[in-house]
Amino acid sequence: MPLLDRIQSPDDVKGLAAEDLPKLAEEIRARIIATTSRNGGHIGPNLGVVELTIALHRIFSTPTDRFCFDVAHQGYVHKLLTGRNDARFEKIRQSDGLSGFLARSESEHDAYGAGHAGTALSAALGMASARDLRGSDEHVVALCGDAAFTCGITMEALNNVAGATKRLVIILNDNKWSIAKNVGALPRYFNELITNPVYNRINDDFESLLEKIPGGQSIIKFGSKWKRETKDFFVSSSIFETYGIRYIGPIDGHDLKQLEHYLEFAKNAEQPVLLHILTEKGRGYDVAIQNPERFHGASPFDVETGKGAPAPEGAPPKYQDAMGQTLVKLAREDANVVGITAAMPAGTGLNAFEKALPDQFFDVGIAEEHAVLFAAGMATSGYHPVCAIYSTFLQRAYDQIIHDVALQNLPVLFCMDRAGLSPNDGATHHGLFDLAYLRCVPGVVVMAPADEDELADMMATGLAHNGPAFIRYPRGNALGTPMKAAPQPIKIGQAKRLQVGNDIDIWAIGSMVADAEKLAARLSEHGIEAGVVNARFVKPLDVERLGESAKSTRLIVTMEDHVITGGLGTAVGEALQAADIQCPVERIGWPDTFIEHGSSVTILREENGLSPESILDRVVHRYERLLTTADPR
Ligand SMILES: Cc1ncc(C[n+]2csc(CCOP(=O)(O)OP(=O)(O)O)c2C)c(N)n1
Repeated sequence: MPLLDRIQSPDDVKGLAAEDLPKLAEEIRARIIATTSRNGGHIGPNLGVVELTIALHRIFSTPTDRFCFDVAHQGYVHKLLTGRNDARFEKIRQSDGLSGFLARSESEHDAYGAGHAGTALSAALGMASARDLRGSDEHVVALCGDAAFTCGITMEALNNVAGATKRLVIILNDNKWSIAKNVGALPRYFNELITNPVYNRINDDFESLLEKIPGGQSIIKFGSKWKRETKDFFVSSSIFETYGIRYIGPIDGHDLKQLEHYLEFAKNAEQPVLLHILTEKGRGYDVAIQNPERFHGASPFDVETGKGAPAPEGAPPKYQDAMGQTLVKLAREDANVVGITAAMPAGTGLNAFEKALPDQFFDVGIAEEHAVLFAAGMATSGYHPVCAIYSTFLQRAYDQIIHDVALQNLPVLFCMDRAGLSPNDGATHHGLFDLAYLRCVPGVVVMAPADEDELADMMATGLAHNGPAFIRYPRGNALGTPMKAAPQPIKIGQAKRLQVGNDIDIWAIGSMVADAEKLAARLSEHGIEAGVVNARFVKPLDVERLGESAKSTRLIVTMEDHVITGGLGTAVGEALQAADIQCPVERIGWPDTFIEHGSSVTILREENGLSPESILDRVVHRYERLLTTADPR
């Protein structure tokens, strides 16, 4: 029987003999490779933390002790060791399978849910402070990747640690990679810690090191007393000492014995300790080691070759690529256009831009707030920055959007990819709130294209506009609409009528425009004539055309790939009310709840009443109900 199949809980991990652990690690790796090859997922980060997670579960005891994993994309090993090595793991990231991240709702061993970067240290510090206040005794561990330290929040928490608690274990899981290569001064500093011989002494065997110092034996034995005098054996000083945190490192993240030693030590320390642990992204799977960026989060692939399914011949471009290529075109014409990413060059399509125009490209790390402020600063100096940030991650930078860009009326164009669902990732990654959180900001332009050609036109529109502008577009392939050689600006606030119908007018935006056209065709089979309007802008909304719609039809249907509260439907309702126009509005959008992960957008739409059939039913019923009421029109 495989060792892994004997692990029902962390107690079983503790029960294994040390010599069995490499075999367990090997089985875990095989399981992760096999599963992610079918389902896709965060293979590289997980293969890197196999030994580290085993060691964590041998030294600490969840759920009493509490682990906070940053982003929590590297939590697969933890799942396997905490009673989730079952059919749900087989279907990780799929409908009825486990989440690809940690979630409090999924297991009592998941002390904290995540999906966005940089949250682990703050959350762990909150837990440690709560423990101290309550007077309980559990241990708290924050596991942060090296790129998590490019996040502002991690640095804010770091500043707060020593003042808040004496007992916190911080793991710096250093694999040198964000999704792309990590950027900035801190990663360089971490590298300095590894390569500088002064710091490097820790690489000597831990026990023999302690044996050489007075009291070292008792430290090993009881692991209880952190002796100040031992400090200099580990490092002469590090930036972490300035923060009141004891730094120990670098530690080999694949040496179980060493890991257990240091974790035990940190567990018993009476001062916050940071363990600098070196891991290899993709460890144990050569293809992933060779391609750390692609195998950070991979689509399904062939285990032998590492290759994914080829894109079907003539497949439309991905929206992200249409964006990247258009930006290259527009920035070649205007050297003041710069592209900014917060650690997502490939995901946003800016990698094409980086390649073509490296001087106009900036990767600021996982630092969305900073990215937006940085853009604002450049915009005050004659540049027109394009911030390419996923819709969900831009939530981070809300104050910067209001206080730094909108209030100061600066020309920054935001290209928000992944607006709509990220089906396999789930609630932390769906971009369902942007229309709502932007629509209330004074003076901004908010638009969504129906296809890739309109995306390019909207980019030209945003760059021609001397103020803040936002474009949202979905994950995945565009429609295959031919793209004009030169994108043309659109009149701001002008909707586009696609077809006329006297009974119902469907106002749709973004990816829902294509659905609206199909809905209109189905409605006509029911004898209902529906017009279709591509709203294009939720702000400013085309109020004039909306008024005409309301006066000439019985029902307005709004369709948006966005949460139902606060988006296009709400904007339409508010505009009609403000103009004193009575017209029923049927709003189609995602319900007011967090949408979990699932195998596909189609399945999640079905589960949430948004399949084409459900929408047709709703609209037909609403229309028929209206016909039976005394509506004079
Ligand atoms: C706020 C936010 N921005 C961007 C991302 C996308 N993202 C997911 S993991 C990751 C890199 C994390 O690198 P690191 O912390 O070093 O962990 P590793 O993957 O190397 O284990 C990024 C940029 C995110 N999850 N959250």
